[in-house]
Amino acid sequence: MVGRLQVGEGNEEALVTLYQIGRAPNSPSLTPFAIKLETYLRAANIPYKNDHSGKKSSKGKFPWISYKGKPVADSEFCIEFLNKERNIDLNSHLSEEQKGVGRALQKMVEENTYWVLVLDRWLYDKTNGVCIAFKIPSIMRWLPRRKFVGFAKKQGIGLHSKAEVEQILRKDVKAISGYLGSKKLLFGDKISQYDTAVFGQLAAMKYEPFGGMAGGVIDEFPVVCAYLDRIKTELWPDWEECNTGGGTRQATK
Ligand SMILES: N[C@@H](CCC(=O)N[C@@H](CS)C(=O)NCC(=O)O)C(=O)O
Repeated sequence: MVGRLQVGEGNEEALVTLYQIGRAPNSPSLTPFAIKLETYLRAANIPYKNDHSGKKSSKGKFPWISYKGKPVADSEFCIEFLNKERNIDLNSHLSEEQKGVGRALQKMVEENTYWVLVLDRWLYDKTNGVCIAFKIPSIMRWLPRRKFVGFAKKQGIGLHSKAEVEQILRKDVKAISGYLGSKKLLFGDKISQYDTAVFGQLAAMKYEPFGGMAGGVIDEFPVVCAYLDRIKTELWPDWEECNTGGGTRQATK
């Protein structure tokens, strides 16, 4: 189905450094964009190492990479850069029409669905799961909450009621489910760059649901759950080593 894993192998000069924010309780990252980028690196067989020191990109965000001394910010620009540098095209098997659909699905999950995750974690989850995972003391939690809910309000989705946001998520996941149908991956048996983007966003909701609403909505769609499980099994055989066991231990990878 997909390429072979080759994590951290190869010569040091050719190693990509992936800057992210530490491993998460039940998944490799609390940011879906880092899950996407690490999944892409695996799908493309690119040797890499992680840096969890918390150094932000020039744009103030995570994830980002450094390759042969050159820093690149934004997961998508990282992928475009590596595709060029290493002559990689995970979409080479796609028609122009499929690329159009892939682009639309990717932008839906990254520019729309993602904001449901932000609200789910920073507003709806009364267990404070994301704050606990980030080890933010109780008296400080209002600060990032105000920041991220503020982002969602500026984006627009944060102005809707929780019931409306839940419906937005349900419609997005239904669209992915309908497009997947009986296919293994978005465009058949072979992984594409678009799968890594969709996986990043939806895996963050399914495997790291905290106490919010999003995980339950994903679970309404068995086709999507099976799709996520397939990519996880194939590209993340070390998933358990790349998380902190629900916050009970250090990740070993
Ligand atoms: N378009 C960016 C989005 C990255 C992004 O939004 N990262 C968030 C975490 S999910 C972040 O770093 N936020 C930190 C902050 O805003 O302070 C990408 O694809 O990398």
